[in-house]
Amino acid sequence: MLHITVDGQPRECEPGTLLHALETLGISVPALCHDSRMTPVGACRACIVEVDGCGRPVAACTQPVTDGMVVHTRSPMVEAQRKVLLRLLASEYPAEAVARQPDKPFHRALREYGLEDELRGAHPPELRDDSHPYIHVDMSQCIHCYRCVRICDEVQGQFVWRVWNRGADTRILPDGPSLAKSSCVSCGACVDSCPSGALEDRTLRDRGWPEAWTRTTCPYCGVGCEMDVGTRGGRIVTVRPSREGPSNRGHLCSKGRYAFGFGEAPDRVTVPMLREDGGWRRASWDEALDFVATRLRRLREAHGPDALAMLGSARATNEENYLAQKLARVVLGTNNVDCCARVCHAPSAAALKAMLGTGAATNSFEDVEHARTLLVAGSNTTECHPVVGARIKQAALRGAKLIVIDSRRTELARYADVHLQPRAGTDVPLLNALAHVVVTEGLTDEAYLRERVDAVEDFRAFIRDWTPERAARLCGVDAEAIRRAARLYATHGPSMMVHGLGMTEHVQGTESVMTLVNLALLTGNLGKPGTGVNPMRGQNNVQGSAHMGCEPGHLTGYAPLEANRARFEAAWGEPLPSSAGMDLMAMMDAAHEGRLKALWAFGYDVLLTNPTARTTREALERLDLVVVQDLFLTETARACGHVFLPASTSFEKDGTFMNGERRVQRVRRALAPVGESLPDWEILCRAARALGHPEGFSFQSPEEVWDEVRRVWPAGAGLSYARLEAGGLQWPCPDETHPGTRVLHTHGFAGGPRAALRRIDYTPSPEARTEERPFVLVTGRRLYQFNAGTMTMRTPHAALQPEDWLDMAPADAERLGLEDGVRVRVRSRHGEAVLRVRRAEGVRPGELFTTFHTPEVFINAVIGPQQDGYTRTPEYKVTAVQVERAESRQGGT
Ligand SMILES: Nc1nc2c(c(=O)[nH]1)N[C@H]1C(S)=C(S)[C@@H](COP(=O)(O)OP(=O)(O)OC[C@H]3O[C@@H](n4cnc5c(=O)[nH]c(N)nc54)[C@H](O)[C@@H]3O)O[C@H]1N2
Ligand SMILES: Nc1nc2c(c(=O)[nH]1)N[C@H]1C(S)=C(S)[C@@H](COP(=O)(O)OP(=O)(O)OC[C@H]3O[C@@H](n4cnc5c(=O)[nH]c(N)nc54)[C@H](O)[C@@H]3O)O[C@H]1N2
Ligand SMILES: [Mo]
Repeated sequence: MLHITVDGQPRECEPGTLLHALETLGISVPALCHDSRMTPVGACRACIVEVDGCGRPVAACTQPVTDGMVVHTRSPMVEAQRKVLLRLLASEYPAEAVARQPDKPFHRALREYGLEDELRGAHPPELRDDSHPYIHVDMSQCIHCYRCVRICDEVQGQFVWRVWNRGADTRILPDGPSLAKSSCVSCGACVDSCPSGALEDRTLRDRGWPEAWTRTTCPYCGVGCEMDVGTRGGRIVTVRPSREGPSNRGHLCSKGRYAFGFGEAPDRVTVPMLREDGGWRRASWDEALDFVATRLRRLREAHGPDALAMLGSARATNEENYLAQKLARVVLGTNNVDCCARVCHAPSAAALKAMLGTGAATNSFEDVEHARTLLVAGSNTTECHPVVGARIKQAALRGAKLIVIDSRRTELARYADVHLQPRAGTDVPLLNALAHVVVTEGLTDEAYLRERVDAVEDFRAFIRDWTPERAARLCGVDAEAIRRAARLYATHGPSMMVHGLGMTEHVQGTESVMTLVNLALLTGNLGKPGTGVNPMRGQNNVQGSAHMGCEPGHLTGYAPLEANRARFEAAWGEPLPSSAGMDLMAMMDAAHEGRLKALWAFGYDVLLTNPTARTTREALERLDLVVVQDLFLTETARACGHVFLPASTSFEKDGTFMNGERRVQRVRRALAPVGESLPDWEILCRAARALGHPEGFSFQSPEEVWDEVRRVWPAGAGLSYARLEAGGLQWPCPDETHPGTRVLHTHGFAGGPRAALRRIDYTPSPEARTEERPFVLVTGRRLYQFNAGTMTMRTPHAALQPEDWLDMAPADAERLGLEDGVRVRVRSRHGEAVLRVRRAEGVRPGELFTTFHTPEVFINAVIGPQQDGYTRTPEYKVTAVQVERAESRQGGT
């Protein structure tokens, strides 16, 4: 603690900048160019203060505070200088802006210094740019603080805003003819930082300033950004990043920041509905739930409990997923419960569990800043987890080494020291070759291997044959590049791995992740800050959905079913079903064969997102009962639903999500449920009652559900709502004094003191290219749309990315004579789809890339039935296809 005197008062503060000290003491001085998310520059001089002993006023934002400092924030001299400065800015500032947005920091300063009558600025329309769907630009209100320029550079790393000219002619413009046609990624950071009216959210201009703010967690991806939701008159008017959020630290991506309007979509379903005569008719809640209960009971009596199945929702809360699996197990009487971790990172969980004892990310996003080398494998982090992607980009810009293993040249690949671009589906040979280099060049961490790793000699013998040259032939990469990557990872530690679906959605998905774990073990890059193996989990709560027990073989806490049966039977006071239960893929097979009769799809558009769409559709059509519990009529509901139960969005309910770094964070209600929709936890409790089983489902609030979760999940027992109020916590957190766990496996592993290396041989995908099908189709996602597109497509994001298109290497497009924008038919052995083609430099010749965001294209019609050998995760990343023009050269089809 430092002792200082401020305006005659003795005060105590932490070391840091003087402005920060004043802010924490609650003493305000105007600051125009300052934002704590960026390096202080001391340029605007609005925050000048007098410090005894300094001959001249100093900028508080760059001045370090020292013990004994005597500071005057309001001396006549600084007040006069500030007023001169503000007056100069006021003389060129338009008056109406201030009236419209009184809360902007610059506008507040003008008011405070009584300068509102001196606003003389013109409002020339040529300084406006309304091209962007979310951001209103009016540079007549620019006060040249350069916060937009700096936050875009220093936080997002996008470098969109540029300074042109000098002095009075200075203009700040995007790097394109308009903001919409620039390289902007719509994260809104510039708007969030802008202290004047130059950059503003269009929603705020249209809907007015918020009347209330609610802190909650983003409903999109597994990064788990904390955000403040501004509401007015029952609508969201803006969303701002929370500076306290541990994974986002004052930043958001375009989806969290702007794609909040889906809840207001005109086609949101807000009343229960029943299918009748091929159409839908409105029903009351009692009628709909009664229908569900009667049908389920009848089907169970006729076919047994294992003819029923439940899919949990990676989009809903932990509490709701807990209830879903409990309902399946103790009310329906089946372990047929799964969630979309199955089609996503189940291989990561399985590999990590098998090798290290805990099936979750070993480290935290914070470790990105502690790593000296980052290895990003099969993760398009800047598009799919943009806030972490931006942190990785910033780390690389600051000098951290970056290795990217991706079959495409992603944005991060452009920042990489080494980019290995393997043929899709060849990561096992590639990672084996990296391990070979580490072993044969003596780059292993021998002390770590001695103390903590088994099967070392066996592995050394196995890996000898995996030379870089051998891998190079299989993967289509340069052997020398493999050596460089291995040396960098092994010698320039701490080294941290981040991986995505490029590793998991393959026939060798689990084994690909195991090869990552091998490499981390060999080099001792585990159990320390800045290291680890870290799956970038997909949806906001996919980690939580599986962890709460929405997996046939796991109970709450990822507890293996058989080993924990007795404990849960005691806790729930009910017997658990005796049969093993089916995963999603087995459910689809069983439905197809007529063994499964009913499916409850809770927050999951299984028809659009499962592979082999034709067989999925046939399977679903054969079911006697499909219950869809969602916000919208999904493809599943449209094609095969019998009952629709309208759920509330996560802006309309309380609960918790679990992010990809094991952090449990609060979700808080910012709006009332729309129409007759109900939060999922209420729907599930009511359904249990309708099924004649109220015992164990009489919860009055999500907190009561959570307290039950904490009782059955020892590693989560310390995560009370009271504690989460102050911010999220990472499990393991066994009691209420435990601070939570940032890094796993610091001493020993969850499974014991030692981990073992694994021999992993290469099994090529059966989906090999042939003469007839000369391309490999890789599917994934892009920045502006999210998965099934149900939410993002119902916001102005639809304009930012209206369709799924096919990326093709320019040489291939040239050879096939396909111009950009032409529609092509992509045909596999399993089905076909039609979409537009675009040349993309980042795609390997012979490979293609597209997304699964729209039912118009329905790319999953093309994807085949191959699966990962351990978890049955579909091989979405490799399909052999042919491509042909779908329309004549004259146009038309
Ligand atoms: N904008 C946006 N963000 C999202 C989502 C979204 O739909 N849109 N979805 C969320 C969900 S559910 C998930 S699971 C995550 C997924 O996040 P990611 O895993 O990052 O997403 P993908 O695009 O599926 O695939 C990642 C990368 O794998 C590469 N790849 C494909 N095949 C191979 C291969 O064989 N080897 C290697 N090394 N690389 C390969 C692809 O080129 C791609 O760049 O994103 C989440 N975030
Ligand atoms: N070709 C191809 N297909 C893929 C993939 C791929 O890479 N390629 N990736 C796969 C992956 S990783 C995933 S995770 C899946 C994703 O597949 P899904 O899980 O089906 O996709 P999502 O869009 O995340 O949304 C699920 C549903 O949840 C609803 N929802 C949102 N919030 C709530 C809520 O609070 N309550 C309720 N009840 N419903 C809510 C949404 O409206 C949406 O219909 O797709 C898979 N499919
Ligand atoms: Mo996912």
